[in-house]
Amino acid sequence: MKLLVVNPNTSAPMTAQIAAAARAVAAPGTTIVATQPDFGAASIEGHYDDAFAAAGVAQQARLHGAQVDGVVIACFGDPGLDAAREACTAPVIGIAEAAFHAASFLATGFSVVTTMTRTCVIAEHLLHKYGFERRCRGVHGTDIPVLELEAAGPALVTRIEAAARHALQHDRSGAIVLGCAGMADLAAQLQQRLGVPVIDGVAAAVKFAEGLAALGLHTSKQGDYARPLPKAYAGWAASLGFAPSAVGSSS
Ligand code: 2AL
Repeated sequence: MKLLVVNPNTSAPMTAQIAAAARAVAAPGTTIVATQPDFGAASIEGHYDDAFAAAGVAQQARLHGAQVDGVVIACFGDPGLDAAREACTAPVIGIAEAAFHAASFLATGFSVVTTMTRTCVIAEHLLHKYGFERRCRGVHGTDIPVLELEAAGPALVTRIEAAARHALQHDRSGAIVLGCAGMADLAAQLQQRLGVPVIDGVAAAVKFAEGLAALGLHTSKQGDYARPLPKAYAGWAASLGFAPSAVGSSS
């Protein structure tokens, strides 16, 4: 099977890092195609960056979504998730959503350890949107800029570990969700050091996407995830609109 893994920011090194993390957990028969938008911010660290990231994810889903068996959105704000689901028939999984589900299978309560403190509210909004506010006991910023994670040395890992230890104790939680795609390659060593489940959303989303696709399950085309209505798109988005469906979709 083929999975499209979209890094919604425009950092090529981070796309390569995310692709490696996805391939490390993918099943032998799974091909990972990693992409990023050709516009937008180098890292997603706030609402303004997130707005461009959502459009970038919609673009990538529109361009490549029909050729794959599953799509992973590899940014912890899950930008453009609903738009990508409208654009695709294959299952589309956001890494925050995947990590929240995985953590809930492993502990009654979990904590999120993320990058900039200003992004905590984005995670909190997602927890409410997905209905996980009763399972998440705290969202903690480290004030580590996203792009510093491209070359995370021992000092950064120690900072994330310290924030996770504080979260586990302060929140009385049993698992840690890593709140950035750039932390994907740190999960194993942090889990070993902390002695609790440490969930990287990229890995979780790849396995959920593989699982759903293997079960023959698709994004519902009934209701609000139906194919976008045909209409003209202008400017740089002119090629991204949907033509009338050959088969016909009434909803
Ligand atoms: C992220 C992420 O996963 N990628 C990115 O550019 N920003 N999220 C975050 N909370 O830092």
